[in-house]
Amino acid sequence: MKAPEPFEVLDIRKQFPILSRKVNEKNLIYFDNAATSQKPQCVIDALSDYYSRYNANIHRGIHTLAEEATLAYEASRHAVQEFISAAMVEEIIFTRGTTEGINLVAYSWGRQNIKAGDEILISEMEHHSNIVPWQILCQEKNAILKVIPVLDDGTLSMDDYQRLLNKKTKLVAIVQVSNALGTVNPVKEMISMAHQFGAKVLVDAAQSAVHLDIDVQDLDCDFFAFSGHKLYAPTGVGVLYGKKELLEAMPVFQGGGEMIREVSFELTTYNDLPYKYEAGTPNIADTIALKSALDFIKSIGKEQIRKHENELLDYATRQLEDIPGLKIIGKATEKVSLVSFILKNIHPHDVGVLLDHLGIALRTGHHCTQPLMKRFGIPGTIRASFALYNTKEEIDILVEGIYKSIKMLS
Ligand code: 7TS
Repeated sequence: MKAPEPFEVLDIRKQFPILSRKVNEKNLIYFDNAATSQKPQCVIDALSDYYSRYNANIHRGIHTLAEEATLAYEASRHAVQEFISAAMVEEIIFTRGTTEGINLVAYSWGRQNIKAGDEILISEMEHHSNIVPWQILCQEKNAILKVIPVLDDGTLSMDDYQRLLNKKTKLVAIVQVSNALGTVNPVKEMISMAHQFGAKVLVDAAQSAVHLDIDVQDLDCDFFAFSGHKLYAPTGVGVLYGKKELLEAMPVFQGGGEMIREVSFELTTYNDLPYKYEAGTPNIADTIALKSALDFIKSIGKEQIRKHENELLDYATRQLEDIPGLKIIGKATEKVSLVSFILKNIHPHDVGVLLDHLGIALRTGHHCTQPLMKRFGIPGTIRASFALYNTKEEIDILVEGIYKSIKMLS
């Protein structure tokens, strides 16, 4: 078998126009990939091509533009099905992003299936969008929200998970990769444990879909939600996967065009999957461009990307650990390419401002995981998250910047 081509980061960088811009007269160093990734030219071209050549509403017109747009939109659904190894294309619902996917399940499945006294299990490392929808549901239904604790190294306490699972557990909603710690959770094992109690499992894959190989059938998850914009696609498009029998049994989410079969004032009947959950004109352009992003990832190969990103993670971790007064938050052995850290007696925000002067974009703060920050007794962290276009040279500049920040701020 032919050996895979070596990963040429400079060739990759050329495909991302934004990476050649200057910020504060310095070359941009983009380390905020966990918030949103930058977009390759092929994704930008897909948007411009759609609007320049075949902009039309889908599934309704019989004219050529409408047919072309419909075909491209549905081709994207097939690309997603392949990307996550779903059994059927009907199981792929397009959403606005992870947040909307989770809310769809909370409003539709949740309102039908959660009753007073039922338990919903989440973890202490969830993003707010995998906390608040369940809190709202629990308040409405008098159900109980339970939380799996996080250990000091940033992993989940699996003993507590086992202890918390019981016959009242109706749903486990768990993040596959923590956006604040980088921890990869053992979701396959967790799903199997939950199923033994008859609970359904929703996986928040906002951070994992871009890094890990995804096979929803192998995971056996019931729902799986992610956003396009964190995997080189545009903002405003995301995916909710659900097992067909669940999606079929669930009540509709939003009412409107497209999701109906027939409407009369007396009775409305609903469309088949996946359209049942896609009311109104969807985000056609961004959904079409999502396929270009998935093709881009496929053309390089997730394994190659992971190898490069893991090298960056190891390199950054080693260098950062050597800095006096720096503490890494999240030291799980299974991590994606993300380092969260704090500096002794220095507020993360002040470091973020100084690093921006050096052209370095990264995230400081609570990362929409306030309960997790509280658990670690900190206001927030400085988070550098790496993508396939980042380099070791950029990490060197970050490390220099941190030394400078310490000098100026302490
Ligand atoms: N879940 C996780 C684990 C996330 O990291 C995010 C976004 C979401 C859900 C919500 O995704 P959305 O696309 O619907 O907004 N995380 C981040 C972040 O870490 N910095 O900015 C957004």
